[in-house]
Amino acid sequence: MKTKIFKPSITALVVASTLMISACNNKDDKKTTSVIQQVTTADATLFLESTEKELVALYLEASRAEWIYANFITEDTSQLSAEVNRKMTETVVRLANEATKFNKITLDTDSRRKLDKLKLALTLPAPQDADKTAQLSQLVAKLGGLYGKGKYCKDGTECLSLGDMTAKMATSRDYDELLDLWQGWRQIAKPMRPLYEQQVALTNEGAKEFGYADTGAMWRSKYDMPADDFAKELDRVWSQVKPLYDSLHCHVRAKLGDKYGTDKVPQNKPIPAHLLGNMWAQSWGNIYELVAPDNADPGYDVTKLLAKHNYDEVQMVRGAEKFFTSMGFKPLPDTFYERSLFTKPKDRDVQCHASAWDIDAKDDLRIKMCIQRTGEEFSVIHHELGHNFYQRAYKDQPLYYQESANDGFHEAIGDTIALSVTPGYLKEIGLLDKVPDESKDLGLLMKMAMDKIAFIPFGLMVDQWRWQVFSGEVTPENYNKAWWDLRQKYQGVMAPIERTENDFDPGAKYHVPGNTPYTRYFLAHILQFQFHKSLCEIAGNKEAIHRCSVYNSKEAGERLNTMLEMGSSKTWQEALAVVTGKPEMDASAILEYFAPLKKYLDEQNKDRQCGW
Ligand code: X8Z
Ligand code: ZN
Repeated sequence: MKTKIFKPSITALVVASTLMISACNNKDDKKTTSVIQQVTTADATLFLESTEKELVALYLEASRAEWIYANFITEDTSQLSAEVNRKMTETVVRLANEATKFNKITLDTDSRRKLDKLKLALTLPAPQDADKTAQLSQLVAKLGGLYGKGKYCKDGTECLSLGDMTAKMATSRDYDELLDLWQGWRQIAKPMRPLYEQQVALTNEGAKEFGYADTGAMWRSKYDMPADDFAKELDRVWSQVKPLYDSLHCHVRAKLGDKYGTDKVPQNKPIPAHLLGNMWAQSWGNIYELVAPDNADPGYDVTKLLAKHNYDEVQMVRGAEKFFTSMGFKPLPDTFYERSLFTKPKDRDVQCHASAWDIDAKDDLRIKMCIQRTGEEFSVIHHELGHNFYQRAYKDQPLYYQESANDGFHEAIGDTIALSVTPGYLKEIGLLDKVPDESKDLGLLMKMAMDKIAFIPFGLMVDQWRWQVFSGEVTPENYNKAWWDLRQKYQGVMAPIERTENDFDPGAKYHVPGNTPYTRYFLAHILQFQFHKSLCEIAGNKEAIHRCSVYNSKEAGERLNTMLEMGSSKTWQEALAVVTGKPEMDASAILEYFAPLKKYLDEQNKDRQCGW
C-alpha cells in the first residue's frame, strides 16, 4: 500500500533539530521546563492546524515524485525521489520535535492522539546530522532501485524478470529448474547487504535520539498498546493458528515427498523452499493440485475461467471494482483508469510489486501493478482496491488520521472482499456455469489454506528478523543465518542449497529493501477472517462461512464503510468492534472456517511423523 500520509514507501527520516528536545530525551530538563511553561492547549490546537497545512502540500509533492520514481526507475528519478523525501523528512522531524513542547501539558484525547501520530509517523528515523541523513536517504533510494531493477540474467544472455520467474515457479514441477530460478533471483540481493547494514546503523541512531531502544521498538509502538504487549499479542494469536499450520505442513511435505522423492524432500526435515509454487514459499496455492483431496476437486480454476472469458487486465480490475460498488461503494473515478499502471512496460524498469496510491486525499486514486492474468493476481487486484476504497473513505479525516486503524487493517480489507469470491459469486457474475456441490468444499478449503494458512508464519517471521537486526541481537555477520533460522522455526522450510554470509536472502523480498514493515500482513491474515465472518452475519448469510459471499450486500457495505471512514481517529480496538462487535484480535474465525479441512488433514496425517 502507498498512502499519501506517512506512507511506508516514502520512508520518513528523522532529522531532529538541535534546538528541540525529543520526547523521551531528558538530557536538558531545564530547557524542557522553560518551554512547557509557555505553551497552552490553545497553542497545541494552533500547532496542529498549521502543521497539517504544511504537511498536506509536502505530501502531495512527495507522492508525485515517488509515483514517477516507481514508474520510471532511473538514476535521475532516484535522485529526485531521494531529494523530496529528504525535504519532507526534515519537515516532519522539525514538527515532530516541536510537538514535544506539549508533552507535559494536559490535552484533550484527540489532540494528544494527533501529536502521537506525528511522532510515530516515521518508518526510518535518522540521526541529527545532515550528512548522515543525506546518506540514509540515498541508501533508501538505492535499495528500492536494486529491487525494482532486479533481473536474473542466465549466462549473461537471456534475462528473466521477477514476473517471468513468478509465473514459472507457479507452474513448473521440475526440481532443478525451480532451484535455478530460486537461486537466480537471490543474486539481486547480494549487493544490498552492505547498504542494508549501513541503513540499520543509521536508523537505529535516529531511533535512539527519538527515545526508542531501536527502530524495531519504534515500529512495535504503533499499535495503541505498549510495544511489549503487542509482541505478546502476536505470539498469542500465532499459537492459536499453529496447530492448523502444522497439520497443513505435514500433509504438504508428505505429498511433495511423493512427487519429488523422499531423498529430495526428507520427511523429518523442513521443506525445501523452492518447491512450494512461490519465490518466497509464502503462499502455496499454486501447488494445490499436488495436495488436492481425492474426489473433492471443485473442478474449476479461476485462471482458466478468466482465460475462457477473455478477461484482460482492465476487465480484471473492473470486475474487482464491481464487487465494491455492489456493496454500495461509489465507483472509482475515471482518472483511476487513466493514471494507473496495469501492465508491465516493455521498455523501462518499473517497481512491479503491486501497490495502491492515494495521491491527493481527494480522488486521485491509482494502482501500480504488472498484472498477470491469473486467479492469484485477481485476488491481488481485490487486495489493492481494498486500499483505494479505504483511502477514499477516510479522506475527510484530519491528515493525522488519514490512515487505517492499524496497518494490518489496510492490508485486510481487499483480502476480506476476496474471501467472498466464492463459486456462488463466480456463477453470479457469469464466470462459472455451475456451483460445485458441497462434497467439493474440501478442495476449496485446501486451496484457500494453501494461500492463507501457509502465509501466516511467513507474515510473522519477516519482522522477527528485522526486529532482531535492529535490536542488535542479530549482527551483520549473521544476517543470512538468522533469516534461515527463523524460516525454519516458523515456517518449517529450508534453503535448498547451501547459503553463506555472502548471500543476503532477506533482500530478495520486496519489503526488506523497500522498508515496509511486514507484521501488517500477519495481522491482516487474522483480521480478514474476523471481518468476513462478521460481514457475513450482517449480510444475513445462512451458509457455512466458507461459502458466504457478501456480494450485493448494502448492509455489509455500510458497516464496513463506517469502520473505514474512521481512519485512525480511534484505536484499532474500537474500529474492530465496529464491524465485529469485539475489540480483540482472535483467530477463532479462521479455525472455524477451516474446521472441516483440519479434520481431513489430521486423518491424512495419522500415520505420518509430523514436525521438523
Ligand atoms: O505486498 C503485498 C501487497 C501490496 S501491499 C501486494 N502483499 C504481501 C506480499 O506480497 O508479500 C500482500 C500479501 C503479502
Ligand atoms: Zn497491501
